[in-house]
Amino acid sequence: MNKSSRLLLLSIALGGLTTGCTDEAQTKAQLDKYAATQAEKAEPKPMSIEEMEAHSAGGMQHSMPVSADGQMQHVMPAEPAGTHQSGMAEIGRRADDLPAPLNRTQAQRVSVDLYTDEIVAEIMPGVSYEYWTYNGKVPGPFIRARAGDQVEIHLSHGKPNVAGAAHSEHASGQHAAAGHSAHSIDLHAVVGPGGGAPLMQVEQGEAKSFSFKATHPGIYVYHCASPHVPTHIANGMYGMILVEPEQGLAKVDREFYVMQGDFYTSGNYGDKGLQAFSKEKMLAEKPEYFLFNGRVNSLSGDRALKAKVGEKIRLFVGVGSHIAANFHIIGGIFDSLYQYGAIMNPPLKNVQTTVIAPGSAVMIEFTAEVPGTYLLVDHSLTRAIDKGALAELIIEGPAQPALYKPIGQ
Ligand SMILES: [Cu+2]
Repeated sequence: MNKSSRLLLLSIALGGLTTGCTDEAQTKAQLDKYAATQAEKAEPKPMSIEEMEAHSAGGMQHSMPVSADGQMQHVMPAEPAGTHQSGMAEIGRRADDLPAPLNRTQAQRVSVDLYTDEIVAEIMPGVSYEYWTYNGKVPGPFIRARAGDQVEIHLSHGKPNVAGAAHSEHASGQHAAAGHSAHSIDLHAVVGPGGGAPLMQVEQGEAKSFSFKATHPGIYVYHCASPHVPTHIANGMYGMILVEPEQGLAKVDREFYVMQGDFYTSGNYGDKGLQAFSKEKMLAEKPEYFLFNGRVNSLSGDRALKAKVGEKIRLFVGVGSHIAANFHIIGGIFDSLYQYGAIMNPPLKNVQTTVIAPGSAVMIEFTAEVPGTYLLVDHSLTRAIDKGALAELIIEGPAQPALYKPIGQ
């Protein structure tokens, strides 16, 4: 990153004034643009960590043990019924919306209920888009299993048991015309043909299941694999599955789930109104949006990642769709980076930026040291500044002048 970009981004992070930039007019215009975006959000004051935890405790728990045989962990993707300020559905999954670390020494059956749904939601204020989803959010639910587990995936086409849902009113012909007569799932954690996809093509009104043994610990991507596959993925049909090693992962204080996706709208970035999917732009590999968790500012403000000074943080970061990410935290260093989802290998130490291939994921660990706001970005920085690939990590706690302080001011 050159010096003026770094200053710009730091200025944005701090919400302060720019100083010392070589091209002040351009910098100011970019800041104005960012400020306008922030103002448009019109979101309430960010929640404190305590408020956030109270909020999360209100029904976002995914995993619940099923007592029938004492052996089964049922992953119940009960989605919070949140809506965006527009009244449209909230499409973005929160970064803290993932199951807690597993705490068991035996293999189990793990049952995962998924449904597919097409939802019109805001990609940014005033701009809407028809997403195709697993369980109504982008990315889909974070699935958590342990090496040796027998994982059962149950996938239904359309939201089950919801009378009058818009999805159910579509005739199958409409589905076919729209290009989603079938949906499916290919999990990269599966060893077997198509990652399960040949067994899991579900058409309207259908539900199918399959089972696989989680044999290889790692952090993996899953996605839809129904024709036209790239279209299904570009519209938001992806998520991640973690296969923990038998001995579990090291204890941390916070875990977060982040996926970058590229989106292809008929209009330019920011053009208002309902945007159609542009297959042409996808084939040309020219997205209008690069987004963390489904929409612009999905992980900012009251939805920012939050931690306290001294806490250990673990990030699972993946790329669902078609363009590799250059993941970086401005002002942060990855103490440990597990590239390619290879969590069994020794990590790389002290890494600034990592490339994440499409259909791949990484695990990153670091300790929160200096309080403040940090930006998660794609370091191909037009994607961050101009196309949406920005998220916030807010570290709360006492100043750490031994590590970071102004001088001569
Ligand atoms: Cu699909």
